[in-house]
Amino acid sequence: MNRIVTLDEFIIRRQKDFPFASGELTGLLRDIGVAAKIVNREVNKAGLVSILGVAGQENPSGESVQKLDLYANEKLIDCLKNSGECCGIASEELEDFIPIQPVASKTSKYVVVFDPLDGSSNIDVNVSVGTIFGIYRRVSDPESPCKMEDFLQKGTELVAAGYVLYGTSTLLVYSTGRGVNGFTLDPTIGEFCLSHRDIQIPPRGGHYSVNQGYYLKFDVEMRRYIDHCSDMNLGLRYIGSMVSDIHRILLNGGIFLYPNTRKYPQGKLRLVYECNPLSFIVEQAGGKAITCQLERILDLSAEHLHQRTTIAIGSPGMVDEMKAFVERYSAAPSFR
Ligand code: AHM
Ligand code: MG
Repeated sequence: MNRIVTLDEFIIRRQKDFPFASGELTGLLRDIGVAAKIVNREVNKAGLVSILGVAGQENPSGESVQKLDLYANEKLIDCLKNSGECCGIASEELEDFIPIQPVASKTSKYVVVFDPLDGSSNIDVNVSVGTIFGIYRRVSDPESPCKMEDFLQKGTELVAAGYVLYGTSTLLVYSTGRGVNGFTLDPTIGEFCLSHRDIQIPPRGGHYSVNQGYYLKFDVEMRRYIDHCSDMNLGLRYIGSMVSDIHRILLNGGIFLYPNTRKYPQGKLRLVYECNPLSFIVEQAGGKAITCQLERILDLSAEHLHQRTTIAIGSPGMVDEMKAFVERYSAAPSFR
């Protein structure tokens, strides 16, 4: 039997790869691992609403029941705040970022961005959801509270990113810029155990993932590319929960698209909280991530925290092919 490597052990071992590491990043990743376990416990109880109470009301014990995305938000903030390993947090659930006071006068050089529970509309029907996170080294003066510029860095500046998938099993996948590793939660021992070492995305896959219900609202070049996927007999897989869709593509290959629509002219997904961290992971695994206007996601400048973007992400061969379609059809106005 292979020896079990826990997330904590793996993170500590990896810290030794960085000669000047102070342990802060290690501590942050561990905090996120702890928060993930707490959120996982609650997500697993989501089906018991008739027993435990409905969000927004009181449960039979007289406690108020929180919506799970707000619960996840609170737990992540608590875990990150208490250790003092980061100096600021920005969450998709909050309008603005929160500066964190130093704990025991330790000054921290990292800020964390996260989407606490992405795809939360799926919870009520027992479909997988996920937490997405990214970690940046602050660029503002370390002696003063963190500033907006610390959070609006390009994705190329991420020092670490990852996601937690609350699915048939719970998985934490992360990268510190040296490959991607995945850990499955063993509920019997309460530990994330290394289960997916050095994940490499296949160059192509047999599936494409897009909300095809919006087909008529996509630009012509995107419609032509989707037609091509169908002509090539690719299967369509769309969960509507980005972490789950991306996770499948990371392991099996494929492409995920969220183009601009009339309702979302800039795209729906958030650059800071969703697209940058997932693009960092996918690129680290050998994949690609670009906008439907063909800019690399990680090179985009963020103007504000909740900025949206279009995205095409996944196997490198498929993203290149999508790019070729956009170039061909946007250069030919007569096809419109
Ligand atoms: P959320 O942050 O409000 O949960 O929205 C993000 C989710 C993604 O997980 C998913 O890919 C997408 O929204 C689905 O959107 P749509 O229902 O428009 O296809
Ligand atoms: Mg989200």
